[in-house]
Parts: sequence; C-alpha cells; structure tokens
Amino acid sequence: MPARPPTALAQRAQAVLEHNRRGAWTCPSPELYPHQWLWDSCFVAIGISTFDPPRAAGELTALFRGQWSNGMLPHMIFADDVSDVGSTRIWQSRKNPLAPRDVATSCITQPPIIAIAAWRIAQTLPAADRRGFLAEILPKLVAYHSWLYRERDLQGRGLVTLIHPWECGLDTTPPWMQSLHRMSKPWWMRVVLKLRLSRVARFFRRDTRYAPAAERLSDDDGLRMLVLAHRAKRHDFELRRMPPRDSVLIEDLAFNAFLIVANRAVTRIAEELDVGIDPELERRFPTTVAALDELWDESSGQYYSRNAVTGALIKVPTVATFLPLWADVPPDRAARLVGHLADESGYWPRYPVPSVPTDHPHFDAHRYWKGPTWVNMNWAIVQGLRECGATDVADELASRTIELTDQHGFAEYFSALTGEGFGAEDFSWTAALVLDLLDE
Ligand code: 2M8
Repeated sequence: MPARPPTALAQRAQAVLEHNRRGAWTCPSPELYPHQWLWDSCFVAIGISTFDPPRAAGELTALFRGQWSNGMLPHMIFADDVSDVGSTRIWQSRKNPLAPRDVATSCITQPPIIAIAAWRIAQTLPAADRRGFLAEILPKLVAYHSWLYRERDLQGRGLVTLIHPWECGLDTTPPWMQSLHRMSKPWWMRVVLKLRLSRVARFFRRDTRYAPAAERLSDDDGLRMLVLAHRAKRHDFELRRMPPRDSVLIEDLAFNAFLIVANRAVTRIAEELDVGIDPELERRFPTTVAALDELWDESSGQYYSRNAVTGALIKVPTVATFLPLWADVPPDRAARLVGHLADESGYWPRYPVPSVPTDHPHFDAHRYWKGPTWVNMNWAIVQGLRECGATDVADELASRTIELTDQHGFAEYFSALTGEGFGAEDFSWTAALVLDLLDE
C-alpha cells in the first residue's frame, strides 16, 4: 500500500522533531530542555517511527550511551556542547565508578517506557533489520529491568520504589509534593523557607529563564527538590543505603503501571527472538501485576501511589489513576475508571485529561503537573482504553488531543479549561505522540 501523504498537522509535527533533532537523538526543547531525557526519547521514537523507522531505532539506541554498568538507565544524558552547570553539578556522575566515562548523566531513572517503545518501533522496521535491532537491545533492556527489581524492590514485594520526584516524570504531581513537604528539613532550610529566601535556588534552575515562573514549580518546591537530590547523593543514590527518615520513598503508581506494560514488551521481544530471559527477572513480572492491586482504593474507585515507608496510600487523585487501564486491570475496575472520564466530571473538562481533576483543591490550571493536560498522559490513556475495549472514549480522547494541538500548537502542557499552551513551545513529545495518534 502506498504511504499516505502527511496531513498539515503531521507536517508541522515532523518539522518540530526536525528542529529539535541533535544528531542521533532529539531534545525535548532546545532552550528549556537541551539534553536527552529518558522517557521523552521513548515517546519521541514512537512518533518518529511513523515516518522514519531507522531514525526512531537510533533515538532509542542513543539512550544506551548513558546506561550504567549496573544496568541503570539515567533520566538525563547531558549534551556536551551545552553549558548547564546548575544541572550537572547536582549529579557529577563521573565520580561514580558505575557511570559511563564518555557522557555525563543524572544518577536517577525515569518511567520505563523504553521496552514499550522498542517493541513498537520493531514493528515498523523492515523484517531484515528488525531482528538485529531487537537482538542488540534485549540484553540492555533485561539489564535495566533487572536493576529496577534488584535495586528498587528490595523486599521483592513487586512494586518499584522511587527516590525522587524527578524519577516519576510527573515531577510536581501533588502526591509527591505533599510527601516532599513532610520531609524532615535541615535547620538552614527552615530558615530559608521562613524568610522566603528560596528564590536563590533559581540560580540552579534553567526553566524559569525560559518560561513564566507561575507555570513552573514554586521556588520552595524547587529548593526541596534540590535538597532531596543532595541527600540521595550522600548515599550514591542507592535506595538500600538511604535512611527512610531523611528520604522521600514512594511506590509510584504511574511508574509501576508502565513497568507492567514494559515487562510484557520484554517478554514479546524475547519470544520474537526465540530466546529465554533471566528466570530471576521473569519471576518478578507477575509480582508487579499482583501488587498493583494494593494501590486500588475501593471507596473512591481510583488507584494511588503509596508511601513505601509507612505503607499508606497517598489519596490525592491524579491522572495517573488511569494508567493501570493499560496494565491488566480487572474489568470491573476498568469500568469504574472509565466512568470517571465522563462529562461533568473533574477528569473531563473541555480539554481532558487534566493532571489533577479540575474539582479538586490541588487543581492549579497553569502550573506544570498540578492541573494542566499533558499529551503523553492522554496518549497512554488512549492505549489503555483501547486495550480495555473502551473504544469510543479512546477515539474521543484521541480526537480532542489532536484538536487541542491543531488549535494551540505543540506546547509542553495545556490548560485543561481553555486549551492555552504553557511551558516550552514546540515540545518534542507533544509533536511525536500526536503523530502516533494521527497514524492510528
Ligand atoms: C520535566 O522534568 C525535568 C527534570 O527531569 C525538569 O523539570 O527540568 C518533566 O516534565 C519530565 O517528565 C520530563 O521528562 C522533562 C523533560 O521534558 O521535564
């Protein structure tokens, strides 16, 4: 069948990805985010595979430049031609013997979309290239997933624990911010917060140079994020060494839901190659499916993240509640979740799905992960809805997402009420995932 000509919207999306291209990989936004981010590149690769599968494969392969010798995939690989002292100083990865020598990276991870992306991209490659791509990537994926279970699920309970909000990807999402606010504070930080001096932490931030402060995380939260990162650094970012009292440790809902989908992709890749995977790793896969059950709250009909130390659910509703739709959720729960995506609900304003429901006190229409609509969340929810057979809702959400970008551009995030774009303009994953939605 001859390829269909791209629509005008698809052409614009492809132009964004060309503009943000940095050789083998693509940055999220040249000014605001000039480095390579882990889950961003996975979303980007999925979008690129709709028009240039070899480039999509290269985008993923480039992520393994950053892989640590213990299997960890860092959430950032720093571009060497960009001076970003504020960020690189936090990590100083080369001081860690496990980190790669030739690139500077962060020392924490991000949602494990990479196996999902690898499987998707493999379907678009010519048969002659598919096997080679998958055979090269599978051992690295296995190393990454093994690291997640070995280093982040210390008791073998099935759920991966995150050590910093930057790992969850929904950085300022209320469950994490609430936990961050409760973190023990050093004396100097109490003074800084009391005297409202936290603005000085902006020196380390790049975002407020390029986007209005009202659309970003607050100065106080920015300082808390930095303090938490420095605390984790004292323990080489190793969960097993981090004292629970001075840490923020969360079994994150979005991350673990994506992990279930990613484990399935690892299994499919191994089957396609007709090879086995490490039995110790394979044994862990069903434990995550079973443990996700513990994040369900029957009375509200929603899923939540859990405090890994106290075992308490953090019952603040967010968009993450819908991600289990993609992760083997039982049909009665899927029905309750889909029920939340209905007119008049806080999850279904004019431009769904808001990162926090519009009728919740934590909803903030403009601010980052505290209310706006994000295209990567919508894309993942569309996949989940389709998997659960809720095709009408999936189609409606996909077409509203396409309409949103057609009218308001490829912004980083959008007002769920008016559609206004915020954050970076011409943001890579927005453009990429709209290409994938159009391709459907
Ligand atoms: C945002 O996170 C970075 C830190 O990783 C930041 O705030 O500077 C988040 O939206 C994250 O999910 C995303 O991967 C990153 C780059 O787009 O930006």
